[in-house]
Amino acid sequence: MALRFEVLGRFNRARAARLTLPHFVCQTPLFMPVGTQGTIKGLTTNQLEDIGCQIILGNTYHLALRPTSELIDELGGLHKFMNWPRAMLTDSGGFQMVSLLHLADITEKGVTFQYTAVLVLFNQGFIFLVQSPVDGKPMLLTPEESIQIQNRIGADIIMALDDVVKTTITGPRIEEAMYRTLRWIDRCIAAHKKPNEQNLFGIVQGGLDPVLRDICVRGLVERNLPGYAIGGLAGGEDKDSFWRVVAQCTALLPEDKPRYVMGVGYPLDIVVCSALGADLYDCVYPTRTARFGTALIPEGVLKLKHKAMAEDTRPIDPTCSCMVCKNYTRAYIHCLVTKDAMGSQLLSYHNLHYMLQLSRDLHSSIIEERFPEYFCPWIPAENGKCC
Ligand code: PRF
Ligand code: ZN
Repeated sequence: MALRFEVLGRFNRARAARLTLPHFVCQTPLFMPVGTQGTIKGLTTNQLEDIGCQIILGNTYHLALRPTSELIDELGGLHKFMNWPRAMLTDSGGFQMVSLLHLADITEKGVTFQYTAVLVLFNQGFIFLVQSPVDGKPMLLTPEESIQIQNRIGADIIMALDDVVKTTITGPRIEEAMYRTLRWIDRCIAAHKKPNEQNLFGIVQGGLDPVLRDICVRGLVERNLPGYAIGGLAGGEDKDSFWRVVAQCTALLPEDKPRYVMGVGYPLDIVVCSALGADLYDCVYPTRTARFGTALIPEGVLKLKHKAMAEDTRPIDPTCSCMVCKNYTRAYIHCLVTKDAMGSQLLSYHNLHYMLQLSRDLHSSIIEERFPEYFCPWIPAENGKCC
């Protein structure tokens, strides 16, 4: 195992921990910004360090296509290639293939992809564009290949290839995907060549079915992996079902290993999942919403495109200590947004700072034994008084 996980404080199921990885010592609960092509869109790695980012996420699928994992390996690994000295996690690629390439197909061998037809608006009408992988050949991502690519990229945490299905579908496909994910974990473990340098995390699948989730958690825990992820969520199910699955999985997962809820999320979800005993999160939301002109603030969101911002000389969030809020007005960002890349860069910087400050606040409120006071104001009043 190439990690150490030490719980430093608790409140009921919530924990604050120190996660020691080969490239960095992280404090949890922790949000991991997503960098698809070896960059967090719009931010330099120095800026990421300035806002206290401890670990970033990269995507195997995108990096395997360009610049290719062979080249990254040859040039000394992704840390060196992108000039990021701190911790890194790579996702296995299957989920990205299925969610981005609409005709990807999953078989026992792996995730296959022939071509994708995309309907696009062109000259007042729709046309079909056929998207193919870079070299035009059909692509097959097997568990072995995903691990080999991730071994070359060199992240501190690598993810098993899983069979992901939307939680909003029902029927035997959910069960098939869960059992396939369990079969694939053994192929991933066997293919993993760097267990002393990189930590392979298993992913719990099973949709919203508590029996399937139970089988999957127990199966993965038997393999004694360095950490576990809860997958298949944040795909359109209601919050109640989503939180119920997280609560069930965290109750069954070992206390002394990190727990990562994939694709989450919104600030409220991170707070609730942390209360339920989860530690790590990732989501494109803060940077994607920034590119649409939206800032995250303690009251919710602030839409910088709105005409009410045009003459507003306040910072995005007067209580925020980030470089953007110290230096720029809402009026200035309103003027830039949609017109210049700097608009979305400033908003991405603020939004990621917000998510990382949220992570630090969760950690310190647990350590300083004031988690209930921190947690309760997050719970919407319509759910009744929290405590
Ligand atoms: N599996 C993988 N990556 C993911 C997810 C998953 O279930 C999610 C949740 N839908 C986000 N990213 N491998
Ligand atoms: Zn700010």
